Amino acid sequence: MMRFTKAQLAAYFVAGTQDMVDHRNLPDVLEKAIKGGITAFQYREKGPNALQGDAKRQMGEQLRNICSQAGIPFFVDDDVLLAQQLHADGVHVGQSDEAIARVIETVPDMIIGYSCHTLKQVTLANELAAIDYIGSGPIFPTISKDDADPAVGVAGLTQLVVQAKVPIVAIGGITLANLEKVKETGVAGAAVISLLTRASDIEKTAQTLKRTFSD
Ligand code: TZP
Ligand code: MG
Repeated sequence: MMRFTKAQLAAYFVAGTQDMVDHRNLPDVLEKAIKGGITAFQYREKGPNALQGDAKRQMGEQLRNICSQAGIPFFVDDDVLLAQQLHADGVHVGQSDEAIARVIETVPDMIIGYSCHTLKQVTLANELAAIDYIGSGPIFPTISKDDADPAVGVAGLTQLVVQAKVPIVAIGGITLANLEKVKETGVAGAAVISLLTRASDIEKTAQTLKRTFSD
């Protein structure tokens, strides 16, 4: 297991097999993103086309091993049991996922990320000492989450960053065109799905992402 550092949030790649386009495969996309310098990976298998059961676990194992070899933290979204089975470095939990207090109790040694998109949610999260980072979004409209909340925008994100005790990673609709604006809010990094899964040059795009948040 790995210790949490804020630098791990700089270029945070989130994906599941449902995000693959053009016959790409997730292990290969992850390898390319790692070559470009991503600082964390979250396995987020979600939605109608998501893998289930053994297939999900086997895919998770492969991705977990790739992250171990690369020395970057491997997170599982939402599925604490899978995170335990895969010896993940961390879990990411949403407001409507398994109650955060229960997750903290179940995996006290893991890095814990928590989604908060309102000031009230951040204020409540500030009371939970076990939370390592907050994921906030969507910052902009996104094509990658069907049940996404309304976009919080850069002004909204800046307020959340000021309020939060822990580092925030921004998510949702982040592109090369708005990356600088996201950085100006004071977040520790950007979490992206389609920016990398749909990039024509995954490695180069990951490099840009990393460079933006590494100084
Ligand atoms: N949570 C809020 S927005 C989002 C998630 C998982 C999807 C982000 O995907 P993209 O393609 O980077 O907008
Ligand atoms: Mg979730």
